[in-house]
Amino acid sequence: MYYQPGHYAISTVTNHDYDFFGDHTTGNGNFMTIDGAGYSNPLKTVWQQQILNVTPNTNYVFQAWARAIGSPYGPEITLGFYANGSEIGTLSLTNVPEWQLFSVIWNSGSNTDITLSIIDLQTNNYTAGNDFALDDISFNRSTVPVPAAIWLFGSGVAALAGLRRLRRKKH
Ligand SMILES: [Ca+2]
Repeated sequence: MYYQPGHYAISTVTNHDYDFFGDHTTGNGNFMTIDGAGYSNPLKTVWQQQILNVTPNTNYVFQAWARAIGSPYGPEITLGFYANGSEIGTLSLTNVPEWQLFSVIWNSGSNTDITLSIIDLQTNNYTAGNDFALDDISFNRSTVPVPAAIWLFGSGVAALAGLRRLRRKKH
């Protein structure tokens, strides 16, 4: 592949001359490598997909694994995660040679069809050393109950137990 800012490849190795690593899934599957665009370029949509028939008013989990290529030489890379053009989270890639997880719970509200995007929020002046990799992008209905609901249920049970103990002590 001819490496050039703003371009990408799908392959089983980084195809880079100083930082080789495998994919996140199994270590030898496919993943996406991106030669990040420089400051003078507009923000680049790195990945985008339309999801049809989303259930309204439902929590979904949008996840992706990303990794800086060429650490520790590269600048910090920040990726923006978008649903229908609105940012719902960011991931800053630290210069460590590890895959990093982005994960956000997003409520579909009144939406039935959505467009998910991952955008390179690069704003520094590097045209080299801003490369990164993406793998295992997923969007699923959340199977985790809303944390606030767990807390309320838990404290309610504790309060009932406390009342019972108090009553026993009176007798
Ligand atoms: Ca993979």
